[in-house]
Amino acid sequence: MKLIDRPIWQALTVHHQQVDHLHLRQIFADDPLRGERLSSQGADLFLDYSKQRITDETLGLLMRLARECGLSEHIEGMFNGDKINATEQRAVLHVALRATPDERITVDGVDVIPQVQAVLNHMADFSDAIRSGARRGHTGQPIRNIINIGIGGSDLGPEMAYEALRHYSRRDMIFRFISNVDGTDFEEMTHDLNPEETLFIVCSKSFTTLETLTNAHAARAWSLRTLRDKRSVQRHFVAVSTNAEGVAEFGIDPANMFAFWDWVGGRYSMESAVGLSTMLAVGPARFRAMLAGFHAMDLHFRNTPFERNLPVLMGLLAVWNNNFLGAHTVAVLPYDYYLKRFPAYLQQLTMESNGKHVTLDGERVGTQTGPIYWGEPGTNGQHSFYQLIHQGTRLVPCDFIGFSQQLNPLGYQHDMLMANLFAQSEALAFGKTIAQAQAEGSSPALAAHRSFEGNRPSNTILAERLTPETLGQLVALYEHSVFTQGVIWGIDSFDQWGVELGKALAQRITPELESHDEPELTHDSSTNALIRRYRRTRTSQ
Ligand code: G6Q
Repeated sequence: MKLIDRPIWQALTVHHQQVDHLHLRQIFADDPLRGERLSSQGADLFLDYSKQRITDETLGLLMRLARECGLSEHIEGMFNGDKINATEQRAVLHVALRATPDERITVDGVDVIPQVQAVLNHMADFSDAIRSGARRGHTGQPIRNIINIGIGGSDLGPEMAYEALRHYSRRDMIFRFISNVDGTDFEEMTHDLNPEETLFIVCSKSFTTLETLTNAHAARAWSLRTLRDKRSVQRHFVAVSTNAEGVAEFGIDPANMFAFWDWVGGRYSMESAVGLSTMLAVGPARFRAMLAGFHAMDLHFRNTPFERNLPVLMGLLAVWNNNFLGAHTVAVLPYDYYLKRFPAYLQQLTMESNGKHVTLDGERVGTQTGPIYWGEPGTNGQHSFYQLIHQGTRLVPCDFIGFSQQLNPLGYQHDMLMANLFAQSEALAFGKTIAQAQAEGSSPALAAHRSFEGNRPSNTILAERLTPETLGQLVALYEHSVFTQGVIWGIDSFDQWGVELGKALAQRITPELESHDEPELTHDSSTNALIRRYRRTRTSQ
C-alpha cells in the first residue's frame, strides 16, 4: 500500500491538524521537564530535540510509522549485507569499513572484513612512510604537499574530514583538494607548489569520471614538466579505486593503488581508502579512532530502542518537519569553524541519497522526499541569513551543532560562541510577542517589526570535544538518519541516477564546442543559441 494511503500516515495527518496550533511556549510551559525529557545520548553525542514541534503523541505515532515501515528489518538488512541498493543490485556496507577486525560480514558468501583490514594496513604503511620521510619524491625530496584529485563522494568527504580534523593534522604539510573540471581549480591549487615535493592521490571509484581523469592528466603533465622522467609518476601518483585496469592504463603501478569495493557508495566512502588524504594528515592511529567513532554510532543505531535512538529520532523528526509541517529545507549550523565544510558534505549525503521521486517499486512516492540541506558555521550565518529563519515566512528547521571544549582557547571566546548557539535556538523556539516588544519600549508602529513569532523547530547536537571519534559519530549519525528517512519513503537512498542525464548531454556538447567547422546543432532553440554564442566568443586553444 502506498505510504500516504496507510492508516498510520493518515493518523499522522489528522494528528498534525490537531496539534498545529500549539506553540512551543505553551508546550514548554505545560511540561517543565520537557527540556530534559526530550533528549537522548548516543555514544558521545547528546541530542536535545525538545524544541521540535511535537507532543508525546506525535512521537508515539512516528515510532509506529517506523515500525510499520519495517525500519528494524531494513537496518538488519543493511548490516547483513543484503542488496538493499536494489536499482544497482548492490549491498550497502559502509558499516563494514568501520567494523572491528573480529567481526564477520559477508557479501555473496565472502567475508569482507579481512579485505577491509588489509587495505587499512596498506594505507597505514604508506602514510607512515610518507609522514616519516622514508618514502620520498623522485628527486629525493620529502613529500610535503598532498593533493587529492576526485569529485563528489571522492572529494567532499575527504575535504570535510581534513578541515574538521585540521587541529590534529601535520602542520608542516599542505593538503589540497582538486575537484572541478574548471582549470582555475587546478591552477589555484598547484601554482605555488614544487612538483618534487607533491604527491597526487587520484581518487575515483570508477576511474572513468571525466573531471577526475582530466585533472589527473593535467597533474601528470604539470609534474612531468619539472621532473622530466616518466618513472617519476610512480613516486608522485597513487590511486584510490575499484578499477585496477583503469589505474594501470593511466600509468599508476597497481601496487600504488588502494582498493575499495562496489558495496561502498561514493558519498559513504570517506572512511574507506577514499580517506587516504585524511590518514596522511592525521596519521593512522587517529584515522582508526575516527573509524571507532563511526562504529560506536553504528552500534547505537543497530541496538538502541527507537525511542532513544539518535539517528532514528532525527530521521523521524525530519519526516515530520518535511511532510507534515511542510518545511522544504533544513539548515545545518555548526558552531565550530573546523566544521565549515560539513554542510557542503551533508548536501551530497542527504540530497543525492534522498532526492528521489519514485519508490523501490517504481511508483511515485506521493509525498515530498529529501529536503534541501544547507548551512554555514555560526556565528557568521547569524549576520546574514538567520534573519529569514527568525522572521521570514518560511519554516526552516535547524540543526545546531556545538562542543563544550574549545580546541583553540582564546580568552572567553568559546563561551561567547556557545552563548550564541543557545541563544539562537531559544529565540527561534520562543520568539518575542508584540506585547513583549512594546513592553521593552517599541512604539506600536515598530512592535510588529520587532516581534518574533517563534515556534521554529530545531535540534541541538552537543559533544564535549571535536575529535576524530566524535567526527566519525557525527557523520554516522547523519548517514543513518538519511537511511531512516529513505526507509519511511520507501526509496533507494543509495543510487544516484539523477546525475546521469547531464553527464551524457555534456559528452555530446563538448565536441560541438570544440569543432572547427560550424556543427549542425539539433538541441532545443535555447541550447543551440547558447552554444553558438559561446563558440563566437570563446578563447581559441
Ligand atoms: C556518490 C556518487 C558520486 C561519485 C562521483 C565520483 O555517491 O556516486 O558523487 O562519488 O561521481 O565518482 P568516482 O569516484 O567514480 O570518480
